[in-house]
Amino acid sequence: MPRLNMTAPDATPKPEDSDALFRLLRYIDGTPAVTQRGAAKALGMSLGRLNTLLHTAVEARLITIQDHDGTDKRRRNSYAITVRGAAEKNRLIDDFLTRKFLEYDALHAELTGTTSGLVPLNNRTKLMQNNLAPIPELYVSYDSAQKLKVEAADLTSHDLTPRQICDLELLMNGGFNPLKGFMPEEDYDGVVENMRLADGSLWPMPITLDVSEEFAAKVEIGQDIALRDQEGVILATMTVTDRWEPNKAREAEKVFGADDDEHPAVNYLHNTAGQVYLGGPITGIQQPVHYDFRARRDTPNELRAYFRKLGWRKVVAFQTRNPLHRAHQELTFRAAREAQANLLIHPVVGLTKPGDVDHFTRVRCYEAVLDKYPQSTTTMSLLNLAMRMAGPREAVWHGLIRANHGCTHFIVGRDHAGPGKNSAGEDFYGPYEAQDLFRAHQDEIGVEMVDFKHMVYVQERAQYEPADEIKDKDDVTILNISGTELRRRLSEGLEIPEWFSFPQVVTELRKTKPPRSKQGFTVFFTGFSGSGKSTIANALMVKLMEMGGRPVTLLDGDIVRKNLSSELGFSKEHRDLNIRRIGYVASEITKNGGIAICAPIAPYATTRRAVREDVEAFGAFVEVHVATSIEECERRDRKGLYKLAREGKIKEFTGISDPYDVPQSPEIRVETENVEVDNCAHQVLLKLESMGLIAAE
Ligand code: PPS
Repeated sequence: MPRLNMTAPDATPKPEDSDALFRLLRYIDGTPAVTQRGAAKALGMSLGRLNTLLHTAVEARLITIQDHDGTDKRRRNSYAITVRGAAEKNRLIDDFLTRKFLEYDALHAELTGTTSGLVPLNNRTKLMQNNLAPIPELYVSYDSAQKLKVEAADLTSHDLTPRQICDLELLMNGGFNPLKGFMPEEDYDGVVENMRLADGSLWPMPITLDVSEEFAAKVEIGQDIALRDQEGVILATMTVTDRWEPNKAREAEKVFGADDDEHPAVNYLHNTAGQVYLGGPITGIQQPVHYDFRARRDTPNELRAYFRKLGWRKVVAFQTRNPLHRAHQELTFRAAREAQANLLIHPVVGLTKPGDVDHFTRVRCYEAVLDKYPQSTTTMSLLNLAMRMAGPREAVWHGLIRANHGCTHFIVGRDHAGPGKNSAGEDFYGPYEAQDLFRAHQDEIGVEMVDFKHMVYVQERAQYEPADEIKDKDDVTILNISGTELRRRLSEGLEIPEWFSFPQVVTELRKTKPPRSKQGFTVFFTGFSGSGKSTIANALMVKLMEMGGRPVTLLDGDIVRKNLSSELGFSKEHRDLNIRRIGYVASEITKNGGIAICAPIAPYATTRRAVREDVEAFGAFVEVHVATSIEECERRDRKGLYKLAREGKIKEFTGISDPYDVPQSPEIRVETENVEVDNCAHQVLLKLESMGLIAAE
């Protein structure tokens, strides 16, 4: 007689046998005084097949034969389910649903390119390890998305900033699980105060939708808004449940450790982010479009599926925003060995620290060194995260994001996600503060930390070692090249030794970062009206043109106001717009290898800083403060404007009735009183030479 093996857990019965058994158990469970004939009829099977099934089930003690003293023949062979049988029935339900779920998920992936985002109940996922089971996404089905796109045409639209697009992508694809949208006020408060969402779960970073006051005023609570990318493509809708004006100084202090604009995220908070936050759940319509490195980008569920497919139970993630050099390779090898895990190189390609190597160059560098890793245990995937450079809190956040991406371990090195120095010239965070905070929350994060100390090169042994593990420090030669030193060598075209990096990486870096004397740059004059900016700028332009090599463009205050900004006046808002336009043009010129000379008054420090950041993404920014005093400018009064300003005929005149923030640390300050124009221009030229921006051919 064929047997169903229902007790040995390893021998899985065929699905059709399991299904027949399940139907039998369910029938017996729900029907009093079951008879063979009645069961065969109800279950649509022959008496022979039923007999076999009954026999097996009795033998496995899933059902019992009812005891009858019996004169009634029809009731003699009746059956009842046992406790064991009821448990087996539930197990069969679980198995059935898991099977169906996997089939559905695979079908979904085949049809849409992404997994379904549905999560089977916990007890139904025992087939999969926790970090490998699918996690929830916020996307609706393809059909619903098409409908929503049409309906959303009537909704108020918010055009997302580049940072919000990064945040939204990770919200929608589960990278920020358990968040279901941009944070409502209660979650925001908890996160700012003690790194906890309102329900108590750990989350260290505010993920908020900042908007302007004008936009916020147009939105009612309960209203749906459309979230669009910068080309107007709808990515999601959000039901606005919360609207509030955040206390940004508190956010800066609590989240970033100091209300200091030298911190990139604090600077962003005060000078870029809108004044009002909106919160509410997101309905995902489509992922942001990326035209670059598509094959290298994976959602959390795609990575989980990949690890599942390869049978990678342990995965250690390496977060980076820098090109990989030999020290990083050694560190990742050691981490994988220590954790006995596979390695995921997981570089951030969203937004990193201003001034970092652009991600196109970095990805080419990563690709160049991937073959130095064993292919069977290492993979690389790009993460579209907008970093905040928040050190310890950022490390915890990175850990949670990596847990969502199916990783079990995470490398935290020295000064993880450090923002550099504060306005007093000190580090914002201690070098191992990130490791300490991570360690304290490791269990909740759900990934184990692999911590690393600073790696240095030991020449005698020709290998990298953690600095604090070198016992014979005094007898060996320890070599190290800091990030700053590397940038200096690249910008001056100096040698980068093989022990430090891979030749392919250096070649890629040199392609993007030729020596400074071949790069574009911007000279930005600032000073009062009549201080001599334009005259010196003109002289400098002629001197640079005489030298040749790069095209020179002069963006003088008056010229710009005639051409680029003819509709603008002198309110703070208009002056900012004027300077941002100059900055935009200068950054484009710099990017394309030219020299931009700007000479506006540019009275506000924050705007000058914003322009500096725009330009420094592509080349050097040389701020020249033409430090002629207001008294001297008024005495000269070349255009007769000061007289008019004193008479009140020109309003908001810089230095008279409008402020001027004196630059605190310009690259050079020139005095013009009793100094020839030619000499002033020459001082600037010497500065450019000392910065390596001009050099002999
Ligand atoms: S700003 O503040 O940077 O946008 O100004 P800028 O574009 O450099 O324009 C300054 C020139 O405009 C003339 N002008 C004024 N300057 C300052 N304040 C007020 N209210 C004002 N009204 C007109 C003035 O000629 C400035 O030229 P320069 O070359 O600086 O003397």
